[in-house]
Amino acid sequence: MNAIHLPQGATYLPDFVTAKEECELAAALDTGEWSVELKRRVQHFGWRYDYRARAVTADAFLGALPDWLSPVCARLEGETTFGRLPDQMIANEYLPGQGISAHVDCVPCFADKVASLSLLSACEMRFRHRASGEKCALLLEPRALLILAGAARYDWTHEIPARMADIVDGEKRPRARRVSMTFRNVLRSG
Ligand SMILES: O=C(O)CCC(=O)C(=O)O
Repeated sequence: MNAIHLPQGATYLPDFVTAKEECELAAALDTGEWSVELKRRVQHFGWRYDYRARAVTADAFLGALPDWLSPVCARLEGETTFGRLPDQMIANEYLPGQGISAHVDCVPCFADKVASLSLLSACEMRFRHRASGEKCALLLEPRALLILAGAARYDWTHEIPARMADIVDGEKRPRARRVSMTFRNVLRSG
């Protein structure tokens, strides 16, 4: 596996945060309460997303994003094509062997740009074009940011295969604990 090309509308920014920021962000998350409602642990900020209803309802507002996210949010707004301050973030924790199934982020729930920051460990993300079945893959390195917009946001599914290791340039790369922070803007609240 390696990146051959990215879906149109996807932007990959290596080293979006420093190693120090990576540790601080992961530590800040670990002071919070991880939810075990899914196979992987999650934390929701800003707005709670209802996985069963695939909705963000009016009563799901949790409050403004915490101050410790402000530097990353400001950088998303000012230095990337995300171009605005997010109002929602979901943190996902993946232990080796865990992943996320193929999906398109809820279209009526979230605006047209989604940005995921990878922390602590790498993993493969796979993309599949919904109409043609075309596939491609990308290694998400720790500290990198992936922005999905346009076709990458709406016409391709993305997934992280649930496995213990990835093959990178022919070499087996075991996974460690990975945490991602996915930033979005909520479209509807009821
Ligand atoms: O962990 C990631 O990088 C992606 C997370 C994701 O696809 C999601 O939360 O919908």
